[in-house]
Amino acid sequence: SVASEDQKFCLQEVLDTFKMCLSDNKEVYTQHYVAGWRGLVKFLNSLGSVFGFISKDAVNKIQILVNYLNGENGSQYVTVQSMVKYELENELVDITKRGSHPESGCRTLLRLHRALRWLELFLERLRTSTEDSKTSVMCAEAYNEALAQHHPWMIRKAANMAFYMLPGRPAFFEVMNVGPPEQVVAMLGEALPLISEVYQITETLYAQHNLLDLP
Ligand code: 1Q0
Repeated sequence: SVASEDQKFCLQEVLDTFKMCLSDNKEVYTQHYVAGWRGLVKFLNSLGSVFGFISKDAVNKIQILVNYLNGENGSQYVTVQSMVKYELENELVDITKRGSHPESGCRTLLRLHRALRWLELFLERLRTSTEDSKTSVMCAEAYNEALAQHHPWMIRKAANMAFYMLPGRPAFFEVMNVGPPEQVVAMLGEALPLISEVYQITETLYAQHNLLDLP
């Protein structure tokens, strides 16, 4: 299963999977998108069990998408573009309220997509931070900008409490397993445009099909 995989995190790996996400004609490969999240979950797990409720939800959503990929209609799920087309044409998406398709690929990926915006904002803050910057503050700011409006009060509360448990910037950079801080900053500079492009392409696709508010 997703959860039992090797727990060691390496930022380079995550960067590589996000690099592989885009096809030549700028479609997003579901498999690599999901693999990118898997890598991030590894990182989250290495930060401690207070983040368990977050990684559990992420793993759950990753697994839903992996099940579609490995299922009988797996070929329809190869890219996010083909998934959207397939699920919409076959009425496999609950559009306005939860109904018979509470775990559609479209709504599941939308949750990760929103979290990708959080990641982008957080990493950008990390990249431009100074030695005495607080990871908890950067994380909370990114969360409040990108995700909080999509979460009920209880989740917001729990998330903001968990952020206080984040290690400081030096320890945080260490867990990334990249090298000295300058190297981390350089790698973030390399990763961010890729993450941002994947985000923008997905955002445009979802906007075109009016899928940005799926229940
Ligand atoms: C480093 C600290 C990590 C903080 C993660 C920020 C996101 C907080 C999200 C809180 C989610 C709470 C659990 C449940 C939420 C669901 O209700 C919600 C909506 O789904 P649904 O089915 O109820 O409609 N789910 C989500 O919004 C999905 C959240 C996925 C979050 C995935 C986070 C994965 C881990 C990321 C660690 C990244 C570390 C960054 C540094 C690494 C350098 C590349």
